[in-house]
Amino acid sequence: MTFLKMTATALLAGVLMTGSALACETTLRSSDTHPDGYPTVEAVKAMGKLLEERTKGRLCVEVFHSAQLGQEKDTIEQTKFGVIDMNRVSMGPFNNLVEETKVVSLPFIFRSTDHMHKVMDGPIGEDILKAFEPHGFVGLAFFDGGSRSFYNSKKPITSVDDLKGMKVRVMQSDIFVDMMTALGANATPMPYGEVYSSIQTGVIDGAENNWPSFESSGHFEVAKYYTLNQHLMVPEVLVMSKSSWDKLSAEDQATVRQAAKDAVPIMRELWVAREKASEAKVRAAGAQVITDIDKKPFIDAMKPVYDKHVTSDKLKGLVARIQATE
Ligand code: GTR
Repeated sequence: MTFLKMTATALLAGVLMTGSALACETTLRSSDTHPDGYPTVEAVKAMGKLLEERTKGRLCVEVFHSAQLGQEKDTIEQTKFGVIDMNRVSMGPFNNLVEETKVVSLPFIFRSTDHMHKVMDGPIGEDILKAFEPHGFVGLAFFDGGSRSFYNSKKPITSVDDLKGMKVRVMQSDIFVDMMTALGANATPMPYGEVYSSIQTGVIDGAENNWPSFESSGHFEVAKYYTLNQHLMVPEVLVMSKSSWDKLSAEDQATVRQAAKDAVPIMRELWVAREKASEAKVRAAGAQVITDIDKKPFIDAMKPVYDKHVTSDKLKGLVARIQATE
């Protein structure tokens, strides 16, 4: 093969691999821990399509799914320094960085999905989005993260007592460590990508997550007892690196913001469908789902977590506003 032919072949392969991204003036690289097809991944892709259309192909988004760019905590760092342009993460790993994200990460802070949507879609949500900016991020939109419940490989959990002494993985935030301590369990904060093998090898007994993550991560294969106690409803956030943001014109910034907002209803529709599909898959695989659970003792046990983490007037004010939202 001649050199020219080789170059043409390589170029064509490049076009096929990256698709329309090659035609774009600027391609924003976006990270997600979830696999292709997961609602958050698809929602950011949908946002990218809107952006491409609205800028006539000048701005595009490429989603690096399946933690290709790293585990959430590391990708947050990389986003801060502009190595990654955009990131879709849970607000949990942001807790120690952006104080305001703590209030929506508190156990049982939301009464229902509707309550959570009202809060995140309204002025409280806007205030939390703005809170990212001094820390090197631009908050673009919130996505759903469902309700998180406990699962483990040992036994069905039917009460707080059953959790005593269990080793449970949590996301890397002090709130979740204190939450497990308050329930009498041993919290093991670790990256999401290490949970499967840690359960499999007995390093931990279990973890906690929503239906789609419990399913897509395969954790149900190694931890078959899933208790629907729904202690957390932590929204997810799509952020952009402030340094990438500052390179855009004011007009493009507005277009990015709008495209992100317009992806929210798409995300919510995908989420509802995926929750059902994941539940069906996990149940069919033989998971033992405990639905008959009294949540009150779990709720009551959370007082020390609120006392420890909601101390400043700022956070107290936010919690009061969330609780007062009808
Ligand atoms: C999922 C969430 C991820 C990640 C993961 C975890 O529900 O969508 O962003 O935070 O939980 O437990 O680490």
